[in-house]
Amino acid sequence: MTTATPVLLQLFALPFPEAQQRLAQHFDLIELWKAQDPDAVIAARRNEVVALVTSAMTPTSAALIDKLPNLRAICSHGVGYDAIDVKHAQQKSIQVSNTPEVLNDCVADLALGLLLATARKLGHAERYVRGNLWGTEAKFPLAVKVSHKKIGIVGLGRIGMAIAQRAKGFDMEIRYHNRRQRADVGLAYEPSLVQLAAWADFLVIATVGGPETRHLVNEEVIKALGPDGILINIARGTVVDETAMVNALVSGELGGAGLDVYESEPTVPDALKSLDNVVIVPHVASATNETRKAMSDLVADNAEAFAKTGEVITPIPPL
Ligand code: 8YV
Repeated sequence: MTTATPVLLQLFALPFPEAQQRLAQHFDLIELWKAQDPDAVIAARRNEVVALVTSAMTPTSAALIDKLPNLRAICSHGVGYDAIDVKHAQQKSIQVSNTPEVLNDCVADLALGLLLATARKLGHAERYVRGNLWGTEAKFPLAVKVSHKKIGIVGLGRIGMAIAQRAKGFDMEIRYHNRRQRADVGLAYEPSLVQLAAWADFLVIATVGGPETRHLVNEEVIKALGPDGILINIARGTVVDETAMVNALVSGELGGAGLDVYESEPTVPDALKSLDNVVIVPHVASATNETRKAMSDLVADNAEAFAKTGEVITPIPPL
C-alpha cells in the first residue's frame, strides 16, 4: 500500500538547485511563486499541506498558518524569525525550524567589515578616488582608529559571541548588554544600554528582531553613543529608531553608522545616502556562496528529517 507523498507549500525558492531537488525528492511541492493566483492555489490545496518552506524575510503570518489545517512543520531559510508568527505556530503544535550557526561567521565578518569601513571611511575614500579628487585641493580627512578601542555588543547570542571573538583580534575592550547577564561567558556585562552606549566607541547591534526589541536603540541611546561614537547594525532595522538615528547623523550628535539592515527594506532613507560618515549595504551579512549554500542545505535537512521522522532538526525553542 503506497502512502501519498506529503505536500509542501514553498513560499521561498532555495537559491541552490541541489537543496531544491532534495525537497522535491521527499515532497509534492507547491512552488507558490510560480502560481498565477497564489490565494486560489492555497484555497484549493490547503488541506493537503503538511509542511511549509519560507525565509527570514518572507512574511509568514498567523492568517496563512490558519489556512493550513494539517500543517505540522515550517522550515525557514535564515536565523531571524521576526517575519514568522512562530508563537502562533508553536501554540498549534507546529514545529518551526531556522538555520542557526551556519551563518555566524559571515554575519560577524560583515559586522567587523562595516565597523572598519565606517571608522576608516572606506566608502568615502572609494568615492574620493573614483571621483578623481586625489591630488586636488580636496584633502581626504583623517579617520578613526579601531584597534584597542571600546566595543559594546547589544545581544550576546551566537552572532554576538562571534563578533566578540573578532574584536579580540583587534585588541578591543569588550562589554555587552543583554536582557540577562550570561553566566557562561567572562565578558563584562552592562545592565544599562544607555551606559553601554556612553562607554563605547562602537556599538554593534546583534539582537533578535520583533516587537520585544523594537526601537531598543532609541534617541537616548544614540545620543549617549555621541558625536565620536559609531553605530553598527547587522541585526534588524526595527531594533533602531531609524528616524532618531538619521537626525543624529545629520546633526552630528552621532559620529557615524555602518548599516546592513533598515526599518522598511529595501527602502533606505535618502538622507543616509548623502552622508560620508555612513556605510550602507543591502542586507548582505549572510550573502556569501558558502553560507547561503549551507543555509539552503540546512533547510533541506530540516524538511527531509521531518519527512522521515516527523521531527525537524534545528527547531526554534518554544517562545
Ligand atoms: C536572510 C537574515 O535570511 O538569516 C537572517 O535572519 O536576515 C538573512 O540571512 C537572508 O537575507 C534571506 O533569507
